[in-house]
Amino acid sequence: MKRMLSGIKPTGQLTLGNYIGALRNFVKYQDEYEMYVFIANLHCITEYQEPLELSKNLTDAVALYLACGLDPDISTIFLQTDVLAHAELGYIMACNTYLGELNRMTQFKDKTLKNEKNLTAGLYTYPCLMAADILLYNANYVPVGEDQKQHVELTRDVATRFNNKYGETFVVPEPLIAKVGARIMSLSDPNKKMSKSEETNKGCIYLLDDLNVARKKIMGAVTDSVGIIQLDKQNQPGLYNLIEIASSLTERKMEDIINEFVGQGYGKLKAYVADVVCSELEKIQNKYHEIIESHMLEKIMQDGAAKANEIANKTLNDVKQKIGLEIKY
Ligand code: ATP
Ligand code: LTN
Repeated sequence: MKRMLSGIKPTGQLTLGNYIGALRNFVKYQDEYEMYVFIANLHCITEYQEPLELSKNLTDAVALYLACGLDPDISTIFLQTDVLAHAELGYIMACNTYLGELNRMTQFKDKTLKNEKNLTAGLYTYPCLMAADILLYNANYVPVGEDQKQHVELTRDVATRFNNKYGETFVVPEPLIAKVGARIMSLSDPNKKMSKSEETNKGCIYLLDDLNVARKKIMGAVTDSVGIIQLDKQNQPGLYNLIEIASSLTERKMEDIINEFVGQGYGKLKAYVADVVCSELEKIQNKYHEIIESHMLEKIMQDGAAKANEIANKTLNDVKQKIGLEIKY
């Protein structure tokens, strides 16, 4: 069985973008692949997080993983810091990544261009830690949203270079990016990615949003003045985004949704999208509350960490031996 691994960094509440672009796909693939899904808490602290809030977001993220349908009996779910090998291999990967490669990472470049102050060294080297996350488990596939493709490609480059230098060690992973829903856009600015770190919350739907709030955000989504329901991503990005959201959640073709609403006002289409989103959120939220009340998280995370440590430590020991880091007695 091929292996798949992915993670989410809960620097805030998980969003509809995380769900459609990543989480939902983990659930879809878990029967077909050996699935490892982790909470990337080390990645969260590349920028300051209020400690109590961070801790709450981590708990919520695990509960949401389960609420969205990840099954701990068939998938391995764990917390990054429960497996020390991530930090150690992360450092080794940083020693095998060139500055030029990190300078090319668009996520880092964007932040530098925006003149954001006090960017940390951790943020800069974060793709090295992400490479370690993936390579420790010899994952064949990494299901992610579009914005993470470049980081998985860097992982491939670093893995290939390491294999050439030290002998076959890592499986070279492939990113797995869905055709529909890999980049859900902000409802208030359809030219920007829907992001949990957005300044205002209007453009972002959180999985734990009150249903009325979520509905209002969709009904108030920025569209355009063209006034025709059609698929024109260039000129009607807001409308396109709404249709893409509904299409991913219902698995209906985008064209079929257009055909249903063609000739009608945007309000009708928005109401349909709101219905689809709210019914999905309601299901997730009901399960989330059940899970939080059941106090089952600790045991699941302990079991996940034990399984993850076994595989990760094996890879790390192999790497350390190949590099010559160990003293032979
Ligand atoms: P932020 O939302 O703060 O920008 P992020 O998306 O970069 O954070 P994560 O929350 O770790 O970081 O993302 C987890 C997964 O969700 C990744 O695979 C990412 O590609 C995917 N994802 C995030 N936002 C979207 C989006 N708007 N559309 C599709 N996929 C997304
Ligand atoms: N960088 C990712 C989260 C992440 C990840 C990973 C995803 C950290 N390590 C390994 C896939 C595989 C992000 O989405 N911000």
